[in-house]
Amino acid sequence: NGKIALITGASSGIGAATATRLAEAGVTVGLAARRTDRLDALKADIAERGGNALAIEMDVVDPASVEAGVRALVDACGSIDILVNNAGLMPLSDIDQFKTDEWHRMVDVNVKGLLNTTAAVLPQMIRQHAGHIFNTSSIAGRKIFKGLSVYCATKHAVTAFSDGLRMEVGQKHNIRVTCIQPGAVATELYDRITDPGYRKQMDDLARQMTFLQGADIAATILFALQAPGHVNVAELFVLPTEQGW
Ligand code: NJP
Repeated sequence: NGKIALITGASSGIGAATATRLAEAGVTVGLAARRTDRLDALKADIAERGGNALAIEMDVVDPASVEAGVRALVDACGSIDILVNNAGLMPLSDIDQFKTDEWHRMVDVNVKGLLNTTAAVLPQMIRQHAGHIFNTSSIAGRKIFKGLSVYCATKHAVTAFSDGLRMEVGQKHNIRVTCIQPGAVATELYDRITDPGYRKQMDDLARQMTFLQGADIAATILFALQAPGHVNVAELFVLPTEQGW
C-alpha cells in the first residue's frame, strides 16, 4: 500500500512477525533493533517474499541512535506513516531481591525508549498531518502481577502515555494511536528471565496453555491499520483463549 513503517524491536518475536505481516501487505518496513545480523536476515527473508525492508541499527535508549535511525528511514523513503513502538524487556524478580539494574533497564527501554522514538518520529507525522502509532503495552499495563511489579509499572506508563498521546495528537494532527495489550506470547522475552524460580514458573505456564504467537499480534495490528481513516482502534487487548485474566 506504499506506506512506510518504523518497527522497533524488529529483530525477534512480535516485532519481527509484525514486520513480516506488514511487508506482505505492501508496507515498506524499517527494521530497528541492536542485533543487526537478525535484521539483515529478516530483511533478506522479506525481500525473498517480494517485500521491501531496511535494516536500521538502533538502541532506543540512546536518543542520538534513535534520531539517526529515523533520519536514515526518512532520507531513504521520504516519510514515516506508521510507528510500532515494540522494543521491550521483562526480567522478573521480587522487589526485595533488589535487582535494581534490571529495574532501571526496564524503565530505560520500555518507557524512555518509547518516548525517544515517539519524539523523533512525531514531528514527521505532524508535518504530514497523518500517521498511526502503535505502542506495545501489555496485560501488565492493566493489572499487577507478583514478580512483575516494575514491568507492570513501565507498561502502565505506556498505557497512560498512549491515552494522553491519542488525546493530544488525534484530532489536532490526524494521528491514530493504538495501545496493544497482549497476554502471553511465545517469544524470546521469557529467555531473559534470570531468576530461576520465575523462569520455572513461566516454563510451567507455557506447558499448561497455548501461548499466542507473534503472528497473532501482527494480525491484529494489521486489522487496526486497515480500518478506515476515521476509525481509531484505540486498544488491542489480545489474550490466549486459556489465559482469561
Ligand atoms: O520479546 P522479544 P517480544 N534498543 O524478546 C528489542 C511486549 N509484550 O517480542 O536490540 C532497541 O522477542 C530486541 O532487539 P535487540 C514486550 O514487553 C510481550 O515478546 O536486537 N531494541 C527485540 O527485538 C515488548 O515490549 C509479551 O536485542 C531493543 C525486542 O526488543 C514487546 O511485547 C506480552 C532494546 C524484544 O523481543 C515485544 O516483545 C506482553 C534496545 N535497547 C507484552 N532492548 C509476551 N511475549 O508474552 C530490547 O503483554 N530491544
